[in-house]
Amino acid sequence: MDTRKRFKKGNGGCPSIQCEANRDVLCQSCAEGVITAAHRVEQRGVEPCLFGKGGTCCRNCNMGPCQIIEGVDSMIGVCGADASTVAARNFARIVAGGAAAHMDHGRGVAMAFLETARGETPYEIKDEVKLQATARRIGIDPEGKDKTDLAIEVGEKMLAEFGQQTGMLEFMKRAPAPRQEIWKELDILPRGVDREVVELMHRTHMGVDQDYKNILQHAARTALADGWGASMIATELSDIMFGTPVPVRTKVNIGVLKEDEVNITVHGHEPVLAEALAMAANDPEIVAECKKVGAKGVNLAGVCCTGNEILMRRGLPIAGSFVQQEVVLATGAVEAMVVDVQCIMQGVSPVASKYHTELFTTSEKAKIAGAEHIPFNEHKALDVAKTIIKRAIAKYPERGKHYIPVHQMDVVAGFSHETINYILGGRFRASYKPLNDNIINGRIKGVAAIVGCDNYKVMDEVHVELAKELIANDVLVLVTGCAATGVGRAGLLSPEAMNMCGDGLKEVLEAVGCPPVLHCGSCVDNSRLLIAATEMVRTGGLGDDIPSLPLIGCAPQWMSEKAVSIGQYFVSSGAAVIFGPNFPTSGSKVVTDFCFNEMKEIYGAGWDVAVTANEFANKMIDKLDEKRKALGLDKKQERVLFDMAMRRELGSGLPGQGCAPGGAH
Ligand code: NFS
Repeated sequence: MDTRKRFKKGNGGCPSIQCEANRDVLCQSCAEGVITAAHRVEQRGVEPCLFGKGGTCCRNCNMGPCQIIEGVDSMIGVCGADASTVAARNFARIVAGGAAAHMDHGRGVAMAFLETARGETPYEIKDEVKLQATARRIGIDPEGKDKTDLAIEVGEKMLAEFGQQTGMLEFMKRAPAPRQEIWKELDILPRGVDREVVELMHRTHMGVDQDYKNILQHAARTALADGWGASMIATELSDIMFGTPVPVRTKVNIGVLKEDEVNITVHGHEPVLAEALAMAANDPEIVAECKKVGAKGVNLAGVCCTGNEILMRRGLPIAGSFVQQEVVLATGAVEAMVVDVQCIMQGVSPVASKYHTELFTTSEKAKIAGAEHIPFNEHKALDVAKTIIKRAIAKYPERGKHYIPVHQMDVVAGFSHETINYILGGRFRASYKPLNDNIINGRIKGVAAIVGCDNYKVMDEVHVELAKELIANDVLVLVTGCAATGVGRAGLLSPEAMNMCGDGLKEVLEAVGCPPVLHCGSCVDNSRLLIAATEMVRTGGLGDDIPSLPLIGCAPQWMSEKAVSIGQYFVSSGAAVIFGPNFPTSGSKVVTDFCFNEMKEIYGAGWDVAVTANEFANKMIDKLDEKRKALGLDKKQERVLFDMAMRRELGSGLPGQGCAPGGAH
């Protein structure tokens, strides 16, 4: 019998579109009256605007807004802009928004890195080997330089790339040579990190660039400045400063909150804040404060990509992904949520206000009504972190009616490019050769990246079902961002899930002891996937550029603009990308055709769209087969097609703890 309280408009309760862990929490009396995104989706009850959804609503000037219908003469913009121009402009502005987020993140990391190198922060330069390798990669000779001097030189050079006006970004030189040639020929090598976003906003201003192909070309350049520029700088410098991830065991899902500890959730993206909190959490002064209020300690748990950052580097648990952020607070068991930037729903503020929970904003760039602002500053990182933690500790005795669900799942995470290299090749022969060899001999069909957000628009566990289907077909799956947290909740980031793999993949992974799905980090860490792809090319046997690799990416539940920038830099780097459940230019067939088909001619890879896990799996496996055939590796392999019975059977080994909204569990 369904004992759930029915959702009543405005009253919170159990929304019908919720997953097991979320539903469990929201159905408790402590969550009564809490309104989350799931409730708002139910409440809205209106179809989204088709012009907005398809990218053909133009509001770039005040003659409109103009709603454009492709092919209808009377439905063009007041200025004469047609659907292709408007859809391309809107797409490009999405890329600009997403890239800008990564660029500001990257700049923040570069500045913190430089300050750390100069001894002005409590952080340290942890990975000296990577520091030296990075220095060489960007044209700095590390010979005879001490760690401090070298780090300062690296930091200054990386930071300068943000304001650079001409030339090219150093990390672009890591790409396969034919790829660099293509970018050169197309004249889309980014000249500086920030410049491309500014130019893109200018080009899409009213009355500037009106050729959709030209607009999309610059969108590609901007996305490359994100992937091979800002995001790669953020990942590499974070690794040097905080340590390059190695496999760690930890847990994910709301059940990681603790009854007898002070629960602090850290939500957002920039690792500097989370690292400081992690460093301060075990300080004797903090431990003593905890004792005073009867708590055993501080339980720091991540939400969204901050969670992925501290999970990868410190093995700290993740309490929730994007769609769980409000529900984590609705447990009533969180003493403080500390946020910095990106993917923080304004909805967390009213939810926190119903409990004893303190909500702290820390970045000047992101304040939220109802939250208290405690400015974070790297120079005083530990002091700020301690202030925040002490405030949370003081709230522990006020914890009232609350509920911590049992839902949590073991995961193994921390698969940086370096780790994959080492695990596959071994300490003395670190190499991608075993991966390439196993692709060539057919044990592994290819590599698929499942990246990006979760989204209340998507009603099924697409990430989870898709990952299961791919590994059953011997596809090695790499995950990042909230998709990684989602497949983690379902148990796929644990070596115990090995029995779900096809025989070939199982044989390879058993030999090296990897889980069937590899967690590669946060969304800026998608730059690790560019490096992995490049390394596969360099290792040999799979063609001389990224498009020839049996490799494909997807974002089945994209929500954020960052996902579009990531998708475009994958495509422009030669890796095909499938988005779901919709593509933002669908209002213009011309632009969509260009993205789906003509980009293949230009970059060797294009976009596509899919909705269900089956549709994604079929398209992705077909693409991998196509690549294998082109490489002459098309030995016959049985395709494993999933039906509902198989899904149920697979699900039975692992409790359904996923959290896509409405996931059928
Ligand atoms: Ni990526 Fe991370 Fe999650 Fe999406 Fe947001 S947290 S940077 S954008 S929602 S994966």
